[in-house]
Amino acid sequence: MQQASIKNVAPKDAKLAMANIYVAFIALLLGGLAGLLQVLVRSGEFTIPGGIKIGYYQVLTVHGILLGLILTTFFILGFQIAAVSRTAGPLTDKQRNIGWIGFWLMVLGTAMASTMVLLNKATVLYTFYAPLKAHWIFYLGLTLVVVGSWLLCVPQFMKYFQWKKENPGQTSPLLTYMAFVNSLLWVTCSLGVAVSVLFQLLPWSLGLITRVDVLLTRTLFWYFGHALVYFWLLPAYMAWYAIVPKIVGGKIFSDSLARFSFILFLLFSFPVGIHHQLTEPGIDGFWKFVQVTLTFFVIIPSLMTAFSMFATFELRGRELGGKGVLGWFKKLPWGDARFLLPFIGMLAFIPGGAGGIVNASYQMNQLIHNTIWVTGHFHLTVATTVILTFFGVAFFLIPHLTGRVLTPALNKLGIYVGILWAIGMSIMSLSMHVVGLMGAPRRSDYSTYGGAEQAAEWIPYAIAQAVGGTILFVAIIIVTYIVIQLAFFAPKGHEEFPVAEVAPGAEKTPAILENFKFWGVIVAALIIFAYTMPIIDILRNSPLGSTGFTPW
Ligand code: HEM
Ligand SMILES: [Cu+2]
Repeated sequence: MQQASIKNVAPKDAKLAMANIYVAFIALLLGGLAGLLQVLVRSGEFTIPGGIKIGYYQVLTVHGILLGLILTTFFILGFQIAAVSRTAGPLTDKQRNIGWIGFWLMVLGTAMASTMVLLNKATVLYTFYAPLKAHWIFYLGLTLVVVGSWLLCVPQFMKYFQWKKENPGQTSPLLTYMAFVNSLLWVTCSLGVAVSVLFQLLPWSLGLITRVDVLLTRTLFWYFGHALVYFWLLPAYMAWYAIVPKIVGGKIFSDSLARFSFILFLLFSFPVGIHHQLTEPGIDGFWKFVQVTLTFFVIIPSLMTAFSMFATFELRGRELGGKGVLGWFKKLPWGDARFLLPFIGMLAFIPGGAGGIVNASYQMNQLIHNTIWVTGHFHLTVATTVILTFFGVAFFLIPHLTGRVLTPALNKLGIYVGILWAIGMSIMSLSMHVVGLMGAPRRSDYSTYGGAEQAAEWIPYAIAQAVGGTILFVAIIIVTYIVIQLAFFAPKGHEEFPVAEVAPGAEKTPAILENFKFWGVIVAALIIFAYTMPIIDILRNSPLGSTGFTPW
């Protein structure tokens, strides 16, 4: 009985999850529109019909915030709430109510921050670090988003501990465990941004203090910012490890390996933020080196994941009669959008990961730093790997939550989305990478550089980006259509929330993987080790209260 009832997300939890997912897809549409405007503005002069000149930075701020922060956070928390309810059982009323308070705080915060951005009073990009300064309502809004997101993590923590208590000695459900780790990661990293906003940016913008320590705000931002990218990535990994195997009809290759890779991501997400600050004076070269070294440890869980995924696919393909070195490959369910989109995402992660190695390398970083190569990189990683996996998840999750089904016609549209995204992003991202190597800066509208010779060289690549970006926007329109159908119009019925089982014969999961006191101590030790000296240096050499940032 108990087991059978857990096959679905409980209806009340489904409402909470869906509320988050609605906001995510509204953000996708509006943020995608901003992306389209950017690539168009960049390729030449462009004005909104009605004659209002679009400010490049304002649109870029809208785009970065809506897609990088709002879409991701809402989707991830909605997905995780659903995954926990599906695998550990319905939330209690208390847990769910905490989640709802979190959701509304996030909505309120989003509304406050977006209003200020739209009024052009917060054109500070999604990284919002000083010396760019926004209206205090913007910072307060962001704070509410962060606090709200914590309240959506709380029910996940509570449910995990409740399950452990009710099932002593047993291994927790894999998806619940993964949601727990990712929530832990999120709370730990967003503390950095909370400190920066509450003690520096907010008082500064309220006029309570006259100056901030720019380097400190940047360091706190990147302590958060690198873990942020793992917070985006891990839910995609949840789908890869625990859901996609079921969709292809296979099993989870190894439960322990999946959990261990999540733990490694947790450990190596924090002591590495300075790899975003390699060109910044005021941080000692030694600590840059230490953090670069720690960054590369991420290669271990990444290769573990790639190995595990392809083991699952090959085992399944052979089970279906695939012969020879690659015969199994043909047997995979290519016509299933729930598989194809995450799979394209995995493929994009190969060049994405390779580019990441370039970015994080102390020397090679000099070549691409602050060029649009970086933008090309994260459109492969977050805007393809992660987003396509989220689309694949949405195709079953939304109908599962709304009591409808993914029809063959909608599935087919989903396939088109995958193909369009692959084509559009290849064009856009490749031209960003190439022109980045030629030195074109990121975050710049070089169509306004006037007669600068270099800018003229970059324009053809900007036009290619506009072509790719337009294709991507078409894909976003189709996704929006699919989401509306799945939420409101598709035939009523039961759509499965697929959760894979562990392959028979896999080793029993070691209990140490659930000992969060132990891992917590290691995480804290790594953070203290990597950041104590750099922060002391920053405070000593550019004391709080000075503007600090003297680019000597
Ligand atoms: C229609 C699809 C998209 C187009 C055409 C597009 C285009 C662009 C362009 C032109 C830039 C600015 C480059 C620069 O000046 O530095 C940019 C930045 C960015 N994009 Fe996208 N993008 C799209 C989808 C996405 C998605 C789905 C995400 C995230 C999930 C995303 C996240 C970002 C972020 C975080 C930035 C950085 C903003 C900044 O540097 O402040 N984009 N995008
Ligand atoms: Cu990073």
